[in-house]
Amino acid sequence: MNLLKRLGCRRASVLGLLAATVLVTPGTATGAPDDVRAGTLGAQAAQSGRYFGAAVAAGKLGDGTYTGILDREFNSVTAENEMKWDATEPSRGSFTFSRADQIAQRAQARGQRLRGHTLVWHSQLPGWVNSIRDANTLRGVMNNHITTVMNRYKGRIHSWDVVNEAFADGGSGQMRGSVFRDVLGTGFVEQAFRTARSADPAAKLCYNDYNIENWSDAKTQGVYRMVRDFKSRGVPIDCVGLQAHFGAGGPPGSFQTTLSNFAALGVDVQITELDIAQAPPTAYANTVRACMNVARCTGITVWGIRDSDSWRSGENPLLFDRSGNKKPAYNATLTAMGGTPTTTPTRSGTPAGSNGATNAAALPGRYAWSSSGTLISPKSDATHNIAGIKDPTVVRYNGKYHVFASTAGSSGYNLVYLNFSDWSQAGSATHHYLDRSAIGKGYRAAPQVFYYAPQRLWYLVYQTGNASYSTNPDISNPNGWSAPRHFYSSMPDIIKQNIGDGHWVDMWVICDSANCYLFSSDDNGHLYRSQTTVGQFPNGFTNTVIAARDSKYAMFEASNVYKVQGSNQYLLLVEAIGSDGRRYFRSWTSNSLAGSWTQLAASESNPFARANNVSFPSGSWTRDISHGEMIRAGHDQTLTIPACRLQYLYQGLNPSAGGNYDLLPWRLGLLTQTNSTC
Ligand code: 9MR
Repeated sequence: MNLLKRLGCRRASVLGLLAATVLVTPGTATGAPDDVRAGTLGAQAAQSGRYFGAAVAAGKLGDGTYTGILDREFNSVTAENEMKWDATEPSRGSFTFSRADQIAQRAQARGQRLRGHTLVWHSQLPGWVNSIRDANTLRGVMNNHITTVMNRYKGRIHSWDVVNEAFADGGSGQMRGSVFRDVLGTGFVEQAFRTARSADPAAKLCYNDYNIENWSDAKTQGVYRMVRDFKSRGVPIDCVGLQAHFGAGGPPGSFQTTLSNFAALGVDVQITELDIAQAPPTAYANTVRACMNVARCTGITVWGIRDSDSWRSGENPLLFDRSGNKKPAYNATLTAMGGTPTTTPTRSGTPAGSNGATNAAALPGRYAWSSSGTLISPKSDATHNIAGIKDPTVVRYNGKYHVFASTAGSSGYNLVYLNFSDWSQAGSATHHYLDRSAIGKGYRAAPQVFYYAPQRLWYLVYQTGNASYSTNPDISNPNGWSAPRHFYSSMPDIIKQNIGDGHWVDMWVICDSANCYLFSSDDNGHLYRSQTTVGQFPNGFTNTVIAARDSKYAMFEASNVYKVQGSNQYLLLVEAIGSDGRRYFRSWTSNSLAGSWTQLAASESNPFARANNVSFPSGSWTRDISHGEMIRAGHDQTLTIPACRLQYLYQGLNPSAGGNYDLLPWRLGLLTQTNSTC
């Protein structure tokens, strides 16, 4: 967004494009679409802020059918065996990570998240550990193993199974015998979690087990008591993994109760190793539905991809058959998450070439969209007289859309927050004015929100004249934002040298696994980029360069940069002003955030989004497709978007409105891609 009022100039007169002031009656919310219905497991799970993962074997990564399905369907990956103790520390102090790295690097390159499995387990444990009899030695060995493996993947694993299967089957409700329990006592679990927290404070620490799905089972109760005790004493634990290796009957009737009861202790729950004998569709649907019904059930992992990949392959327990075709359980699973199974051929996942999976997910070069009517309009109150709501940023998290936007009016710019569960409710959501939080009054505009997973903190990035941010542990608490801090001590020299009569606007942060980048625009044809490391963020932004340049109106402002899910592509959008004076978006791609950008759909006749490729079934309420944001596949700092059926929340305005730019009646609407081929 630009800020012309401060500078006393008027966009209308500068461009001679906007007519004299007209009183505008905003359109009402008509034709609001439903929530996105995705066609793949990962994309659909992401609609509710969850992940859908698979256990992956390094030895199968050369199989194109296997990786084709993996990259198309899953947005989280667990190494099936490669991160276990026998694989990572086969002899004392000698660590081997090559196969685990293979899985981790591949997943990261494709924007898939990683689950860590597992640090302390009595099985797949090398003989040298099993034969230790001295408690100090074993404690040292265990702590060193946890620390070394976690350090290797620090900041890259969303959840770690710190201790696996420590409880006994049967009616005792006690821990099973193992070298850890026998030599260290049952306190080894607590010790392991404390060590794990110090090693990687950003990872969720999970206790993982099987046969703890039925609430009344003694084993479930034993684990529940342990977690309750940990929470009451402040022992660090963040989640319980329920493996969910089910017989053909599927989950027990109490499964959802078990998930809720664990969650009520203040931990997340995850279904970590799902497979069901014979894969009855109803059994899968019941399992998935139980997770969807529990807010703190944050994700589901199936234990393998095709039946032939399963540890219990004789029982055909997975979602894809031996040839990689979707089984009925697949459709049941997708539907249970609210997705729509496609009717495309069931034979799936065979890539065209060695990089076929990447190409399959890559973005198309032409776009067509359908727009909603106006979904969100300003809501003035006694102390806020608001003319326009602008520059939206949005994440889907915990079953809700969370939208932050600029408010513009005669008293200047500030920020507003609202949330709602689906677009049909956007218009009736309460507007929370963030000038009442520590963000404070004064010029704050063009927000961008994301969850910075390494710090477990939400960030709101915005412009104040500098590039600024606030943080909040809880996105849904409008009063939880911290006071503004600046990313830079002052405007970087390269911007001073190139900004001309433009304005420094629209700061945007995106991170890959190593670095975070801060992009900004200057209303003068330049896109700037600074960088820092993931570890240093939000400090240390330096090396500011011109990442892209064009003429002033061809590369104006409101740039967005995203990671495309399931590919190694990044997408850059920049708002331009067309020959008709109307706002529209051009697009570029790159395979690196610090790389150069190649045009994708970047002209007026083939735009990313412009009035000429948008249909308005509920009325053409705007000719401008201006500053906004894509609906993401997740909510973290990687800003990952789906490759299919894109949606873009944008600002538009009544075409006959004009006058002072800062008082224009901007409203928010949603574009949905109509020419997606996947
Ligand atoms: O799927 C894994 C299989 O390839 C291994 O041979 C087996 C060895 O114990 O472990 C399997 O995975 C197990 C997981 O790590 C923990 N929960 C039970 C899983 C199935 O046995």
